[in-house]
Amino acid sequence: MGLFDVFKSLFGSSKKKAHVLCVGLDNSGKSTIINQLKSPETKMEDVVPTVGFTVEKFTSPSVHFTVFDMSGQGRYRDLWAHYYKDAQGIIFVIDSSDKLRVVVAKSELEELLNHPDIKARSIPILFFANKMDVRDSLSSVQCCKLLEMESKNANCPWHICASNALTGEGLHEGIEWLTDQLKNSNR
Ligand code: G3D
Repeated sequence: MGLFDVFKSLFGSSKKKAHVLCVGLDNSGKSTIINQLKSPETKMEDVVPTVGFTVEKFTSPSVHFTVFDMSGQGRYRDLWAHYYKDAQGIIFVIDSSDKLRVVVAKSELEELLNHPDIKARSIPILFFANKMDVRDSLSSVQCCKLLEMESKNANCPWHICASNALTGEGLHEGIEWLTDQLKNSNR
């Protein structure tokens, strides 16, 4: 089953769609991952640039994706939070080859987990420790440690996969996990 078909199986033939946010720092590989999920039926709905902040939206038969950079600039935080309410799942992309910025990603993750619209709900979070092909990149276990997910007692189910968005390696496992979580929470 291809990546796209995994999501397609989500709600069968019903018109229901899941809302998934794909977030992470700029350059982590979000667009490349989303491109791997695209099918011929997937169309870009809109790109909404505001000053310094861009939101991309894609729709596939089963999933609405909203993608944006958590650039570490707090002034846009209220704008991101606007999308939290509708989210049923989150894909959090980490550039595992950029060790210094994993710390920035960690603080953005903390902001996200502490937001009332996330904290009060049990939304599944899928982490991609992306760019696993880059020499000396962090393993998913190392990323997990740096993010301190184990000690966060997050209210939400979460899972981390190492990925190479260029080849698609690792994406299937993650998307299968997320789809299972979304099925369980929506049916
Ligand atoms: P973003 O949407 O999070 O900002 P992009 O990130 O998807 O635009 O990716 C940023 C750069 O990283 C791109 O390179 C892209 O090809 C590269 N990239 C994405 N995923 C991987 C990966 O798994 N491995 C490697 N080696 N590179 C990856 P360019 O050169 O176009 O800026």
